Amino acid sequence: MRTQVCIVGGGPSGLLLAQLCHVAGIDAVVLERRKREHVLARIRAGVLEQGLLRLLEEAKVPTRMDSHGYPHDGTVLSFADGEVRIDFRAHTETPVMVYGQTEVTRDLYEARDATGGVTLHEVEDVEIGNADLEGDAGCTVSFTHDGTRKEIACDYVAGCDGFHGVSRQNIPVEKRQEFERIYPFGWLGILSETPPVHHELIYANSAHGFALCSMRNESLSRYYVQCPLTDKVEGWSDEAFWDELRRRIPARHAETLVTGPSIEKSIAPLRSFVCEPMQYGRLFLAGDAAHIVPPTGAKGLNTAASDVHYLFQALKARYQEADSAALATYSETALRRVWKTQRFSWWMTKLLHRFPDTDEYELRIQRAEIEHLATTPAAQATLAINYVGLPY
Ligand code: RFL
Ligand code: PHB
Repeated sequence: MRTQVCIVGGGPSGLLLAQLCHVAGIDAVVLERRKREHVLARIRAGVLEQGLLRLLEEAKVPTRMDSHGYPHDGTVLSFADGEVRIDFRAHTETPVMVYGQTEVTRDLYEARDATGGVTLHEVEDVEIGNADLEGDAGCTVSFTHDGTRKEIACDYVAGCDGFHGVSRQNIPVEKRQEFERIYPFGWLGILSETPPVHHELIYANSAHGFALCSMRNESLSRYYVQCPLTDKVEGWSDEAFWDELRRRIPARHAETLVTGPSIEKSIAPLRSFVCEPMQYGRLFLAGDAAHIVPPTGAKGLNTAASDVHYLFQALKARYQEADSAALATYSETALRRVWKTQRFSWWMTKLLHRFPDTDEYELRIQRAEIEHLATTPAAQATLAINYVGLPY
C-alpha cells in the first residue's frame, strides 16, 4: 500500500485531518487500534470552540449541529459566597457550542465513509520506519491487521494516536522534552437522562471540592465531581453522587436538581502534559498524542483541532505549492497556542479545585483571585477570551 499521509489514530484529530486532506486532494489512510463502536462509545468533551466548527465546515463534514448543537453565550462560576456569570457574547461576541465529542466523531466517521477513504480498525503493533529520513525517501508504517503483517509507504506520518499512543515514542528520547503536572485528584463523571439543572454550564468551587454541571441536550445531563484518585467507580452509588453534587452547587440549583439513574459513570485522572518538539523528521504529532490538559477549561479537543489546522495548512502548502517551510516550523507554530491553552487549563484548575495539600495561605489567595474575578470586568474578559478559544 502507498499513501501520501499515514494517520495513526482514528479519534477526532486523525479523522478531522483525514477529511481535510481529502478535500484538498491529499491521499491519506487512517489506522485505528480499536473497533469503531469503541471509539464512538467514549464519552468525553462537550464544549466546542468556533475554530473547530469552522474546521468541520472546511472539511465539508455534514454535522447535526443545527438540530443537536446548543450555542452558549456564557457560563456560571459559583463559589462559597456567590456566583459570577462570564458573558462570552459581551466580552468576545463569540458563543461556544455544546455538542458532544461522540457526535463529532460520528459525523467524522460518516463523512469518511461517504468519501470512501481507507480506515483500518483493530490494527496492532504499529511501527514507524525511517521517520528521521530527510530528502526524497519516504517513510513506512507497518502494522498487524487481520492477522497479517502489512506495510504502508508514505511521505509523512501524522501521529494522532492520543496520550497512550506509540507515535510520540518515535521521537528519540534525547531529542524530546516532556513537561508534566499530575493533579492530586480526578473527576468522577456521570451521564443521566435528566434535564440539565441550568441552561448554562456551572463550574462550582465549594468547600467540598469542585463540581461541574454540563449537558448534552434538554434531556441528557453530564455532571462531574472532583474525587480522590484512590476512589473507584464501584464505590460511588448514584445516590452518593447526587448527594455530593448537591452539596457543591448553589442552593437554588441543588433544590431543583432532577436526579435519575446514571447511564455512564467513570473516573478520569487530571494531567497537564506537553511533548516538545511535536515533530521529528517525517513524523508530526497532533492532539492528545502531543499534549494533555485537565478538562477544567474544555480545551483538549479544541487544542487538538488547532494542531490539525496548522498541520493541514502545512501539508497543503507542501502538496499544492511545493513549499515545505510551514511543515518545517509546524511544531513551533502549534506549540505557541498549545502553551496558552496549557496555562488557561492549569489556571482554571487551580482556581476551582480543592487541593488536598492547600494551606490557609493558598486558600486566601484562591479567595482573593475569585473576588478579583467577580468584581473586575477585565478579568472576566480574559477568562471569556480564553474559554471561547484563542484565534488560530
Ligand atoms: P483520542 O481521542 O485519544 O484518539 C486517539 C485515537 O488513537 C487510537 N490509538 C491508536 N491507533 C493505532 N495505533 C495505536 N498504537 C494507537 N494508540 C491509540 C485510540 O484508540 C484513539 O481512537 O485523541 P485525539 O484524537 O487527539 O482527541 C483528543 C480528545 O479526545 C481529548 O483532548 C478530549 O476528549 C479532552 N476533553 C475535552 N476537550 C475539550 O476540548 N472540551 C471538553 O469539554 C473536554 N472534556 C475531555 C473532557 C476529556 C475527558 N477525559 C475522559 C479525559 C472531559 C473528559 C472527562
Ligand atoms: C462536558 O460536558 O463533558 C464538559 C464540559 C466542560 C468541561 C469539561 C467537560 O470543561
